[in-house]
Order: sequence, then structure tokens, then C-alpha cells
Amino acid sequence: MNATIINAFEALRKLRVEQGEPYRARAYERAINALRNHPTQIQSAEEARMIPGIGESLASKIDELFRTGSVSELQMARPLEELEKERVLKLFESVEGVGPVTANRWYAAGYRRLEDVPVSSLTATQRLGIELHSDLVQRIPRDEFLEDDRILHQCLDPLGIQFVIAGSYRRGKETSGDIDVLVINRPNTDVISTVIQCPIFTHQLGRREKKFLGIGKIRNTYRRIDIELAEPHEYPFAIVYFTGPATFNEKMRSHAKQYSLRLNEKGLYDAQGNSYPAQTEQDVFAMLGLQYLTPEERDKY
Ligand code: DCP
Ligand code: MG
Ligand code: MN
Repeated sequence: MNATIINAFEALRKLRVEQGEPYRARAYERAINALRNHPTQIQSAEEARMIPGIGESLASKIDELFRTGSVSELQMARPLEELEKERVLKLFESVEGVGPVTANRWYAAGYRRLEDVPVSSLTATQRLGIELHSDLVQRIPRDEFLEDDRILHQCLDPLGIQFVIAGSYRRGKETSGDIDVLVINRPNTDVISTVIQCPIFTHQLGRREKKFLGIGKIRNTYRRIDIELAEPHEYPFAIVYFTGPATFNEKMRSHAKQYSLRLNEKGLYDAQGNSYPAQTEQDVFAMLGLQYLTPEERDKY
């Protein structure tokens, strides 16, 4: 909780020590303790100002952090090569199929640009990730999803295949990182193979029995598309899971655990493995003793 603010304050505390300002360092230390004990996620600098131990000057740092995503004083105090390394790692990790481990390995090998990485060392996904990089790093505007939805309906309605676009789009976000499609399984049909016949799909990156990771082209731009396949009885659990966000799912799961229940994208189970069926998303919340939250409300948790 409030880890972003605590990390920034910890860095500012160290900076004050280096600057020979022990009293100011102490002020950060007190604020960090207050933040650690604060029971909720702080949403604004105004809210932070109300917390005893956070004065005007510290609240203004939180304000800057919320507005710009960083504290300029901290950025300026850092050695240049450290900033450069962070920039390069961020670039590498923005490539599909590249995580922190590969990014660090590439940095250690002396690569600084995507062109520096030998093509022969890339996986098929990474190769495509670099080839389509300029498209894939773009956020997807909300109105484009209307088009995805229309095309998928055109394709799948005649076949009786039901789907919902989930993820950040369903949570009402103005832009999304990818397109998350939850599809309901049908007996005697290879549903995923059928779905990816739709003309928006261009590339497959990975596939499992009930999951597809790929790329599609909409309005002349390549986009990441994820498909999850759920059995009809799993749907309420699958839609809660795939709507997210991930932090909300973790909270739901740990909440279930308190009652010795196990929640996942397929169902809710007790310690003996008995499952608790649900008809709707509302049922899933109700069975956990939680008030229903609309998808838009789930980012706060
Ligand atoms: N999910 C999860 N845990 C993960 C990854 C995903 O619970 N480690 C769930 C919650 C996410 C959903 O799957 O909301 C879709 O995953 P995405 O990574 O596509 O995340 P979002 O759609 O929420 O955001 P973005 O706009 O970045 O795609
Ligand atoms: Mg998504
Ligand atoms: Mn996704």
C-alpha cells in the first residue's frame, strides 16, 4: 500500500542525509512510518496532507509524484548513467517477450538500441516484437475497441460463439495496453481456432488449450490480443478474473483465503475441493461476503 510514495520518500530521505540535512531526513522518516501505518491507498496530495506527519512541503512532493509520475529533485540527483540504464532497460522490456532478465542480459552485453541485439539471438516472439515495436507500444484508444467488438461480433455471432472484451477496456479505461477477449467454450468445437479465423488476427505468439496470445491488425495498426477460453459454468469467475485489475484479483483471492476458500478464474472451492457455483459476477462477490463493485470501481482496490 502506498509503495510508490514510500519509495520516493525513502530516496528523498537518503538524499537529505547526503545533503547534511538530518532534521529534514527525520521528517521523511516520520512520514514513511505514518504512510506504512496508513490503512488505505492515498488517491491525492490533499488526502496526504490530512495525515499527521505529512506537512506542506512533503505533500507537495506527493502532488508532483501524482501529476508527473516522478519527483524532479530525485531525477536530477541521480547519476546520469543510472538514468540511461533505466531508459535502456525500459526500452528493452517494452518488446513483447522480453522481461527484466533478458533486458538486463542485453544491457550487460553492451546493447543500447534494439538494432544492437543480434537477430539470431531472438525468439520468434521477440523478433516480431521488434519488427512491430512502434505499433505495439502505442496505447489502444477506447473507441477502437468498438470496432474490434463489431468485427468479432460479425465473425462469431453467426457461429453462436459468445465473447466479452474484458481487461482494462471493460474497466472503462480511456486507453488500453492490449485487447483481452474472454470467449465461452462450446462442445465439439475448436473455439480458439475458430475465433482466430476472424480477419483481425495476424500472428500467433503462444497458445495453450484455453489461452491464445497473439497479434491483430485493426485500422492499420498491429495490436496485442489475448484470448481466454472459459467453460459456461466458469464464466462468472473468468470474467471477474479477466476484468482485473491484477491487484484486485490478488485482493479477492486473499480475501477468499481468510474463509479457507480458494478462488481462481475457474471457480470458488472449499478446503475439500467442493465448488460453489455462480450464475453471475454479482454471485461471486456475494459468496465472498463482498459488496458488488462495477468493473470501473475495481481499480481502487
Ligand atoms: N491478470 C491477473 N494477473 C496477471 C495478469 C493478468 O489477474 N498477472 C488479469 C487481470 C487483468 C487481466 O488479466 O486485468 C488482463 O491482463 P492485462 O495484462 O491485459 O491487463 P489489463 O487489461 O488490466 O491492462 P492493460 O491495459 O495494460 O492491458
Ligand atoms: Mg489488457
Ligand atoms: Mn492482456
